Amino acid sequence: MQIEPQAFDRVLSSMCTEPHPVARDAAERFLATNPGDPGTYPSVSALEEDAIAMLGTIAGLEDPAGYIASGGTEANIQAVRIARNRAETRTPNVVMPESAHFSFQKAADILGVELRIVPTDDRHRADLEAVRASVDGSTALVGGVAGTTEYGRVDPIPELGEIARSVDAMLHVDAAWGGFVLPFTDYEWNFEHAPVDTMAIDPHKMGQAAVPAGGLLARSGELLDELAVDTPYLESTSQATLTGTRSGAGVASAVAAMEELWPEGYRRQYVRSQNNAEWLADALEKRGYEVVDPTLPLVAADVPRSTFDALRAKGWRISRTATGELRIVCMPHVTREMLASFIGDLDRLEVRASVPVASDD
Ligand code: 0PR
Repeated sequence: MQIEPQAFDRVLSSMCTEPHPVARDAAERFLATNPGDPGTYPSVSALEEDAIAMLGTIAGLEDPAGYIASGGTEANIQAVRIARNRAETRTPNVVMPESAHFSFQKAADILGVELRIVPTDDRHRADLEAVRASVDGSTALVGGVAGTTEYGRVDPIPELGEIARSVDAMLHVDAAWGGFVLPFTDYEWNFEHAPVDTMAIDPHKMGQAAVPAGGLLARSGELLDELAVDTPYLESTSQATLTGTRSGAGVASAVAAMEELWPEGYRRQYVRSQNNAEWLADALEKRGYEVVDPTLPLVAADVPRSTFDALRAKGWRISRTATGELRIVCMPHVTREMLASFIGDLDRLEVRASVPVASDD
């Protein structure tokens, strides 16, 4: 095999990052273990309990239930599945803001629930009036995002909780990306702040674990039991996960990263990433672009398509929001030097673009 993995020095839009060295080491040591079979692989299974306990600490939940999933997609699907299984109606619906990750579309399709997408307000947060107008007696789940994929915004989680409770629905928070930075902010997003039932919170994003390591947390074991199926061939008696064989490397790396970094290492990382995002937002604004204020370490800016394409052609791994803005995620591997080099390329492009075209006469 000749191909090397992607270098990170031009990756500006991914929500994955270089794993912390201790996470990389732990992943390698646990490569051949399967937490899906705790009877055979008890040590990685014990590590998974540690991982869930630590995720609970990060998300303000003392006695959490949950497991290390393949990512935010699986955690979101499973949360919808819990809600659907608990619903008393045969035609349950799920209410989410339009900022919700596309994994909820997959969940709705697989699980046969109706997905009601409501608009966001001018700050890209769930519009509470629209949520109120969309819920009814058949609503099984109200969802909010704590750190949206496109703009890094945090929905008003306590208010969404009140709406969910008013119709006896569950409250799910998608903190897949935001969960490892929000503890260092003033946002109300976690199990202590609101009647959150389930949460997606991914060590393989801002948590600096190896891929795959997503997290599903549930307020009680009873909620997780909604997912349990009997496992007649295994020593354990039931399984709540969506996949069977799972990554022991992901589990071990998540524990190693969290033991190393919670809380001080993550706090320092948040401050560094947030400062970088603000520096970048400022640099783009000074150049006349319209920038969406980075309330978390994620910057979106109205950069023309041709400039975007030229930057991609220079090797920058950047992506666009649904409405076409340039989107840059200030992950741990994104340094100030990288951003300065990116802005340097942008300036060179703009200079060229503003050189008047020579006329014929
Ligand atoms: N919830 C939120 C808020 C997310 O941003 C994402 C991923 C998910 C759930 C799904 O998580 P998994 O991808 O772990 O299942 N959002 C990223 C995105 O769609 C995923 C991604 C990650 C894309 C790395 C590219 C990439 O290089 O932009």
